[in-house]
Amino acid sequence: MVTHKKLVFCLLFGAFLLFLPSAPASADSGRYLIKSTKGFWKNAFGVRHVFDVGFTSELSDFQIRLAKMFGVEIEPVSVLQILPEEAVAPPETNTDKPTNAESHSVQGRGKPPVTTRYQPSDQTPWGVEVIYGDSNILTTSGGTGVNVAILDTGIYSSHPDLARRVSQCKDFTNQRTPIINGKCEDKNGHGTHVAGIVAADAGVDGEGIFGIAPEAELFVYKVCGNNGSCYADDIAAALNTAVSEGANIVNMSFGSNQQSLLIKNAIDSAANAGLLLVAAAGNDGPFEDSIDYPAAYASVMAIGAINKFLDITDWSSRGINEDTTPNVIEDRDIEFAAPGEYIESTWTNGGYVIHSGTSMASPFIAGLAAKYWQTGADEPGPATRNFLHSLATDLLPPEDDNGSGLGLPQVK
Ligand SMILES: [Ca+2]
Ligand SMILES: [Ca+2]
Ligand SMILES: [Ca+2]
Ligand SMILES: [Ca+2]
Repeated sequence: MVTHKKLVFCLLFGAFLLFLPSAPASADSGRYLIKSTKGFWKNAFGVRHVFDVGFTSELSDFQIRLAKMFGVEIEPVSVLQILPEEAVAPPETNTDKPTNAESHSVQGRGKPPVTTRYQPSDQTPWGVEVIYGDSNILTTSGGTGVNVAILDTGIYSSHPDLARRVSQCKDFTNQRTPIINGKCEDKNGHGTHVAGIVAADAGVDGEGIFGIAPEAELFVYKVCGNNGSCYADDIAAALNTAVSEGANIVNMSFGSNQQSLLIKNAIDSAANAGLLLVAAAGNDGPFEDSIDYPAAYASVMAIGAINKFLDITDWSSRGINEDTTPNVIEDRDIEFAAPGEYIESTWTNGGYVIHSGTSMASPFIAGLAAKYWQTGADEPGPATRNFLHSLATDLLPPEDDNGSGLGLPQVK
């Protein structure tokens, strides 16, 4: 019987694969997309994430040769990078410690150590002032009931300005377990900084820093490792999870020059599901068409970085707006510019640091989208995007340009 023979072959072959000595890793071993939906290959290789086009797995050199021998199409999973351009030493006032907290930090028996309460140099830093169009602003507001997924390096969820904002926490970066619920610890700092720009709420004591939409709920999805590298399949899985969990907005402060089929498919389904996608344009300027993916997709809002003088920074990636239809967002266009140089925000020690990059510009727009989320509209995502367009003030050079697109959207 053919089926019986087939079964015996599969069992023997499966056992053969199981007992193979693990070969030393070479340049070729690593994470691959296996373009097959067959259970046999899933069992033989192990599954990290399943997608419509196939599944991903860590493959040894032997497994790669095996796939090729049997004509199974495989391709390496691409890796993206977080996009900070520059970090600056913490401001002087950042290290001011309340003396009473310090005096209690002696390790008394049975007493938990008292954590230092750091204070920002400005509770409403320059970027917040610019977005709110008010240099004297003392607090911010908005974002109630809006879910913002932050796909990044995780978060320091004990930060007093963020602790009440985290409503979901998932780790997609663990080598052995594809998704770990309730774990999203940030050992890099980038994700904590980005999250603070979106939704820092100054803490229960009101002494901390303010983000743009301090009432928004954060879905913290750790897709980038502590070294800042982010596998495309983990990003795609997080995007799919954002859709199924009911996220409204997704911030992606990472990028790559290369496209990824897995990310493209996940972006398309998230956009079709009505989510509003926001991404850092990249830090490869000032050259035309230096914009990164996924920001380069028309369905993703690409955000460039301006400095305090509202000039686009040299390093902010440029789009091709001046060669495409003005005021219509197409592939490889910049959509907006937002503050991205010397941005003070939350850090992994419970304090604050200053970072620069389009990584910092993107969350200003994600936060503004949360503040103005068009709950009542038939399609809130596209309606919010249109509303943000209506809030934009043109920046120089005049009209829709390669650096700042439609300009700077501000609270009105
Ligand atoms: Ca201020
Ligand atoms: Ca875009
Ligand atoms: Ca255009
Ligand atoms: Ca302009």
